[in-house]
Amino acid sequence: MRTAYRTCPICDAVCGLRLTLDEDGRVASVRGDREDPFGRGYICPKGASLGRLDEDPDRLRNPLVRKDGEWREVGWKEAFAAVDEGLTRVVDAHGRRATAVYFGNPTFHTMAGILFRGPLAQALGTPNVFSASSIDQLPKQVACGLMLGDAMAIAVPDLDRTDYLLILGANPAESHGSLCAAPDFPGRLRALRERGGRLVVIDPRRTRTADLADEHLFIRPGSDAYLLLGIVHTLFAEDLATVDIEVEGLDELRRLVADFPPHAVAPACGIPGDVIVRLARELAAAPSAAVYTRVGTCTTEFGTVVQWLVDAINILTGNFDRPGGVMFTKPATAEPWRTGEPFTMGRWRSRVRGLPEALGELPLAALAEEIETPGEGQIRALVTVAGNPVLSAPNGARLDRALQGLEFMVCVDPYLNETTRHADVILPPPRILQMPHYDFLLLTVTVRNYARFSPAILPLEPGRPSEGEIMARLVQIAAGRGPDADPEALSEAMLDGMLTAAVTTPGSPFEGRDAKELRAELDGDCPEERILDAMLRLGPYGLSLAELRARPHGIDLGALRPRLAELLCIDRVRLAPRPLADDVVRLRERLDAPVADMVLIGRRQLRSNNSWLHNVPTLVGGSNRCTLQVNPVDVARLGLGDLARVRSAAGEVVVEVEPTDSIMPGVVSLPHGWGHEGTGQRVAVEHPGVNANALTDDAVVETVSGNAVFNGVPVVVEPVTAPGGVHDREGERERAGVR
Ligand SMILES: Nc1nc2c(c(=O)[nH]1)N[C@H]1C(S)=C(S)[C@@H](COP(=O)(O)OP(=O)(O)OC[C@H]3O[C@@H](n4cnc5c(=O)[nH]c(N)nc54)[C@H](O)[C@@H]3O)O[C@H]1N2
Ligand SMILES: Nc1nc2c(c(=O)[nH]1)N[C@H]1C(S)=C(S)[C@@H](COP(=O)(O)OP(=O)(O)OC[C@H]3O[C@@H](n4cnc5c(=O)[nH]c(N)nc54)[C@H](O)[C@@H]3O)O[C@H]1N2
Ligand code: SF4
Ligand SMILES: [Mo]
Repeated sequence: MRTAYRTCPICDAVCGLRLTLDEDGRVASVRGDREDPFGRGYICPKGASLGRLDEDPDRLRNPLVRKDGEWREVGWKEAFAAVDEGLTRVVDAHGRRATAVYFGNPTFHTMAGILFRGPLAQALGTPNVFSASSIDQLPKQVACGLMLGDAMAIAVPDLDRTDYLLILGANPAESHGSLCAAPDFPGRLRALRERGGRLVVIDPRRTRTADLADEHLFIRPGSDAYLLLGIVHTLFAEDLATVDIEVEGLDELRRLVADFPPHAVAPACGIPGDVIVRLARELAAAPSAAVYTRVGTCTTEFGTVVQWLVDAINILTGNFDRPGGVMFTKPATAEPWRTGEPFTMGRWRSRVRGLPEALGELPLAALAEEIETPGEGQIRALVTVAGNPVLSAPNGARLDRALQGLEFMVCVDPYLNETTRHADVILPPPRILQMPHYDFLLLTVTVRNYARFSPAILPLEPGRPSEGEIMARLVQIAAGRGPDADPEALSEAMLDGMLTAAVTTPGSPFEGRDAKELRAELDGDCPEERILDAMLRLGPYGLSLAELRARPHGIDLGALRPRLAELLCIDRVRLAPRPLADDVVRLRERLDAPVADMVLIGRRQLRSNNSWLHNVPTLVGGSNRCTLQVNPVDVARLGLGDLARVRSAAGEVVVEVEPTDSIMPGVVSLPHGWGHEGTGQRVAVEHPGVNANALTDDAVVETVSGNAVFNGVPVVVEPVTAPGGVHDREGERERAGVR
């Protein structure tokens, strides 16, 4: 038996784990690493199943190539040759604009994904770059871009010091947090109350997070902007605003909210006017306070406005960039993405619908139509990395059909799943324990400054490429240099670019040094590790890979400190940026508009992580099932039995009903990541559930950013009557995944 330490790579909480392995490299146990100064031994059921996930017999060991509908396992050389042939064929016939790439969520959790994402998009030379950002946090980044000039300047709630936390549209007791990395989020929320602080949760469901709170309020899905406008209105009306940073647009903001007094917005959001006033007063009066919101509001029609108003409230209550309020993490690595160039968006638009580019990407809601619509620039080849958009994108069912029309598709993914089954070639990354791990991105949103590196625990089999090598080879192929071009030449060029810039940058720790000499000093067993070493050395704490290796439990770099001045790349914080102010006009027009009888929202489940953990027997079944939560009042009103048919503008599903008064009347909730079929995941297909994104609509997007809308989707919910009697009913049950 041996012990190994590593950061859990599954969700955003960056928990430190302690693994024991037997002599065959099998994981015997996974515990929380008590010596981790940040995680302090916390672990959830997913982390505890890391061994089973890593050893999943359905994980692909070798590349797969599909010919005439048949899958064949091939060697790596043949697989890369097939990718080169397929991509080159499309580029030669239709040009680079006919290619597209989609980066899924785990791209942002692996070292290789983060480092080679930009080079791959660039090498493809296409405007058609998509990622999970535009089905997730894009509105937050656009709001930060418009307010601060930097779409990566994301303030996190100072969880361990705040006196008052208002959470809307997030359920960190089950999701463990997002754009706010904190192991044991539930414990930190309990600690907040134990030290006399107050926790308020606003959610159409009484969630586990709500159960930890002093107060929970139901809100009508998609109406948070109204609530927040009411709060801002009160802060101005009662003279409670205390802005202590340099801002512009204060008067314009005051003017914008004038039409939204609490009593006027109350009917739209379902929260009484006097409660809105009280929330504003409490936020202003608390010694320190933070408002935090995530997926629940990002994925609504006015998601960017909500993100903006949340930070506007943090600013107006004097809680921005201040202990106990919301603050900016100072990561251990250099931040090469901080170019100082103020954020702009809409530098290009999607061909069919004209949706705007943001952060170098187009909204994923446009992918299906870009594949389906003929004409110059039609997408005919797709590369996906660590994504399952058939289950995660709005109107995934349409995308499922669209993918069948591609001329070539290659996926970097460990599974044959609902998306990768449409590929011509699947390139599986190594096992989790064969990869080194450093959270380049998540460590920029931790609630304490912190760094932790995990070396690979198990070696790669001879001839087996790392995920970095797979990505680098794809870059070389995409750039037209062929399948045999040296993958390391790419990482060397990346290092050279970084070091050459550093030696000439005034104030850089490498200023005036020799780039070649520095390169020779870099440490690391693979290119990703060498790049990490360079970024650590260039970082603000002067750390190195060797130091991180020597401290496998991670390094606490202290509580967050104010750093807004460092990050701001415009003169002053903008309180009323243009496109957002325009949206307020639209919100006013809609204030009294009729609302749908029933709307759909999503939810996350403790033992799922989006679509890809359902093949681990310990994580699926029992309480982890795909059910439609319906308030008992609606169950009775609609005459629902154990199954319901849910219809939307995009499609319909038949699903098991879970009556619960934890969801507000008029709202139903369905988790995403289900709807398993036709895959190589033998456990998952035994627990299929239904695809929530067969109901969400790609035609409706968030107004400013083009982000997907998953919450507040109008639906019709009906009892399933069995026209053909018992037999048909059994068929419906089976299709609904009810056993
Ligand atoms: N266990 C588990 N953990 C995960 C994941 C997972 O799938 N499972 N996924 C990971 C990922 S990719 C992410 S991005 C994070 C997300 O982490 P969170 O943002 O915490 O996501 P959710 O748990 O979906 O919480 C969203 C909440 O918003 C509520 N909601 C829906 N519509 C509205 C609305 O209009 N207004 C308001 N105020 N609330 C609304 C929902 O009821 C839900 O409780 O979680 C990560 N962690
Ligand atoms: N209705 C609805 N839809 C949603 C959401 C919602 O709340 N409601 N949430 C959205 C959010 S926040 C997100 S982030 C997206 C997620 O959207 P996606 O990223 O498209 O979906 P995932 O299910 O996370 O798929 C991850 C894929 O990565 C693969 N994978 C796992 N580890 C690795 C690895 O190390 N390397 C590689 N190459 N591949 C790996 C898995 O096998 C899986 O195929 O879903 C979105 N979709
Ligand atoms: S909370 Fe997230 S990071 Fe922590 S053990 Fe669970 S899955 Fe892993
Ligand atoms: Mo996400």
